[in-house]
Amino acid sequence: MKPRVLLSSPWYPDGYRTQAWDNPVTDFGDLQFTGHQDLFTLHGHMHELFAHVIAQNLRAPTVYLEYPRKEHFLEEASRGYEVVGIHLFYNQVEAALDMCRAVRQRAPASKIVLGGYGALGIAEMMSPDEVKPFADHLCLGEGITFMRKLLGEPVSDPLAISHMPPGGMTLPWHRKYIAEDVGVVVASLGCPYGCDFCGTTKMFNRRRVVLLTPEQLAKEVERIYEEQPGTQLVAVYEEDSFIDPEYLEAFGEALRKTSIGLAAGLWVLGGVRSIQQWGDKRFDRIARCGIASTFLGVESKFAPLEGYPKREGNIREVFEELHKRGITTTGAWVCGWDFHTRANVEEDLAFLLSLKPTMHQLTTLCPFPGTDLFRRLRNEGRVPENLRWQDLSFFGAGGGVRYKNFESHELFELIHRGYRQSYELWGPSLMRFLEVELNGYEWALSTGDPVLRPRAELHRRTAMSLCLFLPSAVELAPNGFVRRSMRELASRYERVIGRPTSMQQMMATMVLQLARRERKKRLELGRDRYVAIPDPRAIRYRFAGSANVRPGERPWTSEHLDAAPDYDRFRRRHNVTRHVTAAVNQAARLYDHLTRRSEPEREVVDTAAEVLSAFAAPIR
Ligand code: B12
Ligand code: SF4
Repeated sequence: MKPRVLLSSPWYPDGYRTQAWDNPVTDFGDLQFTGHQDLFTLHGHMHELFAHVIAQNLRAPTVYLEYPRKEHFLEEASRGYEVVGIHLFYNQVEAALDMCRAVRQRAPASKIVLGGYGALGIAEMMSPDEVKPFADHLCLGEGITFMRKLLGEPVSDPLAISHMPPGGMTLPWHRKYIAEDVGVVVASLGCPYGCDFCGTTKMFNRRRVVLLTPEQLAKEVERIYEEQPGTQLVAVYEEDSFIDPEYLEAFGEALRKTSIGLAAGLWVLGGVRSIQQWGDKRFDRIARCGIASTFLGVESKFAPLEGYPKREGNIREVFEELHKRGITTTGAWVCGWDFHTRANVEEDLAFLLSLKPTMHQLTTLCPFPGTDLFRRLRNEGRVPENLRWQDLSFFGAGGGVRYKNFESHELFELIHRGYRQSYELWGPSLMRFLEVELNGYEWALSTGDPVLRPRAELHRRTAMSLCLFLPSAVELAPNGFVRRSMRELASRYERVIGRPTSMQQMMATMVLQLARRERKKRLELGRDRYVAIPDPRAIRYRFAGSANVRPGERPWTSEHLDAAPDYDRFRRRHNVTRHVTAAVNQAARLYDHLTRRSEPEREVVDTAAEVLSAFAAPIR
């Protein structure tokens, strides 16, 4: 059947590389979470999910272009779709409007829909008459229902949220391309807290729109681990996974009954106040739901006093107790609030760093059009006539909106300094992960609870693969203080997990050689960052339409639209290695079975095989 709908992200690279870091905005490792960690800065990639959520729930067959280059989009749009839907963030408004002009020219009969946070911005800044020449509709809210109504499909059809393409992170000098080892699922949208700076709460009218039942979510996590070899974590996207304890506990219970159980590790976003409602034993209960890592909005030390109830509660306790249970954290901090002065902003940053977040996101306050914050600033005359869309991002200059007590360049400098200080104080995030994994291993065993044994095992295995970077961290950490703490971490590893096996030692030595080579290269080139990050590739997905997909089947096929011989070579090599390691693993297990070896021997062979298979996520 001929596809009727074309969905697309903005054409690349317009609006994707405008930030202070000059990295793709899609690189959440360098840009957001582990910036300025020298050799240990991770680089990340996640796919755009809006179209996966929408298209698998439409009866109409759909084509989705992810990160198309201009020529890809023009060619596809010229085919004349009934509906063309474009997703955009604020920083991509200009690119998206250019795309609309091109569609109007080449396929005048197509109806154009704009959706995502950029559409919220457009609704705020342009009158309906100004929007009409570009788009027929703005989707401000949940997109499945919107598209079903637009296409005349029943809105009551069942929902499926499955088979999202995975993402991942990498150290590029260790593995140039990103393996797909982080599974992804979307459980809900929106948030009821109503913080004045937040687009999400505005977009979904202060509601949490639940897309999956706890049981469906557990099944999807199980499917990911079964079907996507090498999965290390599953990211569950929703604004605050702790907000409804009943939902998360029902999920935890369902997960524990699946074949993967608590050997699954989940990355979730969450809020401090929401954790408080979990009452006594709250941190234990959260760990028993399979949570392995969480993104927490710290916002500011002063946030609870400044009208942000989401931050009420003892935040230091939250970080400490989560870390104790093996749950790693990403602390998100914002500067440039009206209540920030040059004096207290330093105190605020020091507070954030003192929490020792495993990773962090340090950003400027960005008044996104459509939010209450933006409206207040506009009333105060602080929004310029010509809002600079491309600067509207966490790391942009706020579109030219004036900060009360700062110039925007001062805030940039503060953010850069904050990332550096964090590295100089605590060392690489990778090693902070290792420390928390060791905590988790000890904690899970110390409870004596058999349900937590698979979780202890998960911590052990993760610690074993992270341990390969320890010698590099010991040698190349930023200063003597951190190097000493890395040595202490190495001793602790031996105490808790045991001496690294010969296989681990060999691999760690290889990693160290690579790190030394990269360090030398950077010294010669006089740069302190890895700059040659490959751009995200252009992909065309085809969704057959919900009626043509059997339950459990992957609802899409995909193809890359650009040639990348270097990538293909790397992928082939990587995937061959992956199969070889899987075979070694199986052979080791068979050998183990046939020879009935003693415990310590078995441990050595299994350990080696597991360490190898940690590199086993496929690259498509
Ligand atoms: C995953 C994620 C990322 C990933 C992937 C981003 C991507 N391009 O998809 C990465 C890490 C790369 C990322 C980067 C950024 N992100 Co981000 N990200 C998220 C996160 C955690 C989940 C988003 C998600 O996929 N949700 C699930 C999907 C299905 O929801 P959705 O996109 O909203 O789509 C639904 C509707 O909005 C609607 N819809 C959306 N698009 C369209 C299009 C059409 C045609 C239709 C009909 C409907 C429709 O239908 C969908 C189903 O209902 C959210 C926070 C959160 N928990 O939601 C922040 C969030 C979306 N990110 C945010 C920001 C600011 C950014 C950056 C600009 C940060 C920066 N660098 O400055 C960049 C921009 C990246 C870019 N331009 O591509 C903000 C947006 C805030 C705002 N007010 O604008 C959020 C809300 C975080 C926050 N609370 O501040 N992000
Ligand atoms: S708690 Fe987070 S997601 Fe919810 S409104 Fe506040 S900032 Fe937005």
